[in-house]
Amino acid sequence: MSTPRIGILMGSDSDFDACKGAIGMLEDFGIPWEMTVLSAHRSPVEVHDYSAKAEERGLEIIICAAGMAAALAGTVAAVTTLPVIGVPLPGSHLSGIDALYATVQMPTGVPVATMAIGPAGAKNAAIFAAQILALKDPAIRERVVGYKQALGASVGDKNARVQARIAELRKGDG
Ligand code: RP5
Repeated sequence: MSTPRIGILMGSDSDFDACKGAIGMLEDFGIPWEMTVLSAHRSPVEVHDYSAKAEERGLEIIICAAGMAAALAGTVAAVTTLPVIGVPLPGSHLSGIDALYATVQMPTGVPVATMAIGPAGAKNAAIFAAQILALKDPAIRERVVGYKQALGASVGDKNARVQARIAELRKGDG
């Protein structure tokens, strides 16, 4: 197995379903990854240890997904100089707004690249990580370009479906 280049951290196993889309994206881009449950509040010593050793283990980017008072991304970013991508997760009474604010409102000097709340954010975190690696990795760049092209083509399909539905409506009116 290749050395992971991306580390995905989640605050809890209950975050897995929201995060699993990131795994699929990284697999599609051919980027080796690892996923670990660590909690800024419940296992702070382990979070520090992971963050301090991440670079020497070969990780290049760390994705941190957490819900509620989500301190995970900020805590990791406080320790490592690797880029940290934060994914706020829903699931609380505040539907992820709490995690969004906790993740995005970092003080000067400790940036966290914060994605959208939930599964879309988790997928985007993987794509964003791939785009960073693509700067220096032509094979990943090629796959990211292909992904973006397919995304553009999919809009044509969506439009065709809508046009077909409009045509159906018009038929019904006639
Ligand atoms: C956060 O608290 C986790 O990231 C999770 O989103 C939330 C709830 O965790 P569990 O109580 O389900 O373990 O730290």
